[in-house]
Amino acid sequence: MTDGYLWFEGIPFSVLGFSSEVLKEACAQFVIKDEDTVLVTYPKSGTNWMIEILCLIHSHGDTKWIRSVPIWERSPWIETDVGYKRLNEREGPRLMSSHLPFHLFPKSLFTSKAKVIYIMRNPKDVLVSGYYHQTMTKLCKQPESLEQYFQWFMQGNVSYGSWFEHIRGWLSMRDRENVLLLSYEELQKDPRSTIERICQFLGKKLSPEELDSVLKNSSFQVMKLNKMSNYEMVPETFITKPFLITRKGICGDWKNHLTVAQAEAFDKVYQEKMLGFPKGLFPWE
Ligand code: PPS
Repeated sequence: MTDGYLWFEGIPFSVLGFSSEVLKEACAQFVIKDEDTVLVTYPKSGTNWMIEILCLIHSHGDTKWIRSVPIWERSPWIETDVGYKRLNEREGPRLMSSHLPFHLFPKSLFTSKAKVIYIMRNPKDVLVSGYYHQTMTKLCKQPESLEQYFQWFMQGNVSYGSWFEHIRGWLSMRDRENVLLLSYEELQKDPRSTIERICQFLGKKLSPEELDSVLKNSSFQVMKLNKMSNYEMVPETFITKPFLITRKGICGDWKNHLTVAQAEAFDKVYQEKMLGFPKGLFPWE
């Protein structure tokens, strides 16, 4: 452990809930099966929102599952001690989540037909969301200020490493037919059409009433009240109360937080690191 993190292959992870042994085994040996659905995101990009949507699609809009089982049990995290164990015990088509960068991901994914959904989000909003998360979490070191967190984020000195490297790595998979690339912004702008696209990708046919239920029950307001999904049940060992994963749930909150100088510094690095991607790929540009 260095600097409040558990370092694995050059990437910082939280010290609570992670171990080098599991990370090593998960990355090298975990077997992803053709029937699995894998949700991949950089932290704070809308992972839990998408898990809620996927669970509701799976149950055709029925809310029993999302109201009775904690969200991290419904879609365990491949790389955490608990999640890895759960997934190995689980039979049949599995739903799983991961924030792992591309180069550390279990290699079995690349030869499987598993459906992969990658969600991206405006990195400035990811930064602000990550700042609030990190000030309340006991999982890793706490920033003294937003400016300090800004510096850590730009250097990739935050959990799961650099946003820029994460997106570059995963976007190399975007043309595969078993990969669906979505953004937090399009989900916000047109949730119905985006959910329809997800259903089509997963080969799920939902009636208009079932789709209405998916939309309603995955909405920010409803999810915020669901204690199985809002992280209200996370023990105080991990988090400073009152913490909810459903913090603000909007696009562009960075404008309320970053100074002009910070935004300009961000844009300069962004332009250097994101060179070469086609125009129109990122809804926040
Ligand atoms: S984590 O900790 O990395 O798993 O966080 P993650 O779930 O990826 O991202 C958390 C942000 O997603 C927002 N969120 C939502 N937005 C809209 N609608 C719904 N239903 C929803 N659920 C979660 C959440 O509020 C976090 O963003 P911020 O900007 O902090 O509000």
